[in-house]
Amino acid sequence: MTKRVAIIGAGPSGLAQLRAFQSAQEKGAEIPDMVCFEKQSDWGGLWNYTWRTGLDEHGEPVHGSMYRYLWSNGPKECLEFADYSFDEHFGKPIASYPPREVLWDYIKGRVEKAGVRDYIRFNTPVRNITFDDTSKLFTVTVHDHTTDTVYSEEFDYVVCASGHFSTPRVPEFEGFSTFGGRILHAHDFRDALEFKDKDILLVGSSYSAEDIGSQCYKYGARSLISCYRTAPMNYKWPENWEEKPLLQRVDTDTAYFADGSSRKIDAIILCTGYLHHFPFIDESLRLKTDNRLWAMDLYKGVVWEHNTQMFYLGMQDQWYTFNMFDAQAWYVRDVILGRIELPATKEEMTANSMEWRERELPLKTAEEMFTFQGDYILELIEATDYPTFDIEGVRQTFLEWKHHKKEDIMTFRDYSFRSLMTGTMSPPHHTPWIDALDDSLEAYLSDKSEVKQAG
Ligand code: FAD
Ligand code: NA7
Repeated sequence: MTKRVAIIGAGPSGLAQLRAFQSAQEKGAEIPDMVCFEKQSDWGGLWNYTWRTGLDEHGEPVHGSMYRYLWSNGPKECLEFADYSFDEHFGKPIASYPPREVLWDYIKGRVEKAGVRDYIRFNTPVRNITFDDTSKLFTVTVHDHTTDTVYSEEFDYVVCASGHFSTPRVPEFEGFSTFGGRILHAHDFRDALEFKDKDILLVGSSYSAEDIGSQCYKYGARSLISCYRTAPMNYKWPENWEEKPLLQRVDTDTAYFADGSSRKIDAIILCTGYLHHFPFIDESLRLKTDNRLWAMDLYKGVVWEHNTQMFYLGMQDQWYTFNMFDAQAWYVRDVILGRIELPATKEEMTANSMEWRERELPLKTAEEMFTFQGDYILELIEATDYPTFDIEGVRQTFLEWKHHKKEDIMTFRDYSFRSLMTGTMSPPHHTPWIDALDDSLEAYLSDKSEVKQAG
């Protein structure tokens, strides 16, 4: 009997899994039956933008956390697929920090070429996954919203690729219930124009705070304060952006901070991160972790040590993204195909994971962290036929990117890098990021500057 694999989610990770199997098939391997369940009506995961917040048209929690005008927060050269370059997709070199729609187009290009769309059942959230110790099969129960039916099927393997930046972590601060303005989490942020001419408070000091704040600045917020719990971001902020220690309380229109200062504000955006949330997975199979570089219970970052027929993709905090998901998906594929033999006991797998965890714990600087993740990816790639690529080159690119951000957080996206896959140098974009208000694919790929020429 042909084995069956269920893949949960058709975002970059789930699509990497489909492509990994298709690539083996292309080379003559027999592959298992695959079914990819996707709760949204289209593929691309977070890159598939939705204006919706809260619940979707079927009453499901909205997956999307991306917003209008989102541009890649790192150079595209660090996330390029090793088997499908930007040059191949766009037919010409493009600049290094594409907006969301351009990256979505790129992600789709590879899987359209691979012809894997028919494996996906859209509008179909997974409701429940259990495992039977006797039959050694999973029962996956799903809700098909197209026909409004709930059904179950059995699988030999499950690959969970449902992402972990969709269920917001929402702390409460004193006075929130009587604050007079809007309070929202980054997950529900969509359009920076909503905050034009407003005084904004951002809680948090990581990517969302930095980027949502930058969006609000770019689209005309009057002032910004970001506040941190552990450490400030410490960039050179524009004159109307201040960084403060953590918020203590608010009253109807004023925020009070740990240094004793206070400021009038119109709205609060909680950039406080996300929860790994898998309500559809049976307790015995359910990953529990914070957003960190090494999650425990996952051998090689992907194999569920308590049941090696279960896998997770993309569950780590992410410096590397698309090509890390690829490395993981190729590895999982080869475990399922029997090309990679796992250690005989759970203890051996856990001991290996502990080594990575011990290496992860003392990491402090960004450089140490992306070096760690690069080493991890290299280890996976060496075990499969995923095309190897210049991890050291990616590390250098990340280093330069960090340096550019330190120099000026509002101009780092104006730099260009050389592809580590094709060697092509990216051209500079036609418009500096701060002036580029149109984030459409057409505007990005055109040669037309948005900066009005004098005279
Ligand atoms: P996702 O993209 O989240 O996809 C998961 C898929 O699973 C979704 O399609 C979802 O609908 C589906 N799903 C979830 N639950 C179920 C269920 N129960 N049943 C069926 N289907 C389900 N990365 C970068 O490289 N560059 C960036 O600039 C960048 N910016 C980001 C900005 C924001 C605001 C966020 C939140 C993330 C950003 N990321 C960025 C990181 C992002 O996590 C990855 O790029 C990538 O989208 C992760 O892919 P994934 O497939 O693991 O998860
Ligand atoms: P992250 O990177 O997980 O960061 C979460 C931030 O929220 C971090 O600064 C935390 O501070 C802060 N946080 C969490 N809980 C609290 C409370 N209770 N009070 C104050 N501050 C808090 O999430 P992001 O959304 O920024 O980024 C996620 C992805 O989106 C990322 O991969 C990007 O590509 C886009 P801490 O440092 O823990 O004190």
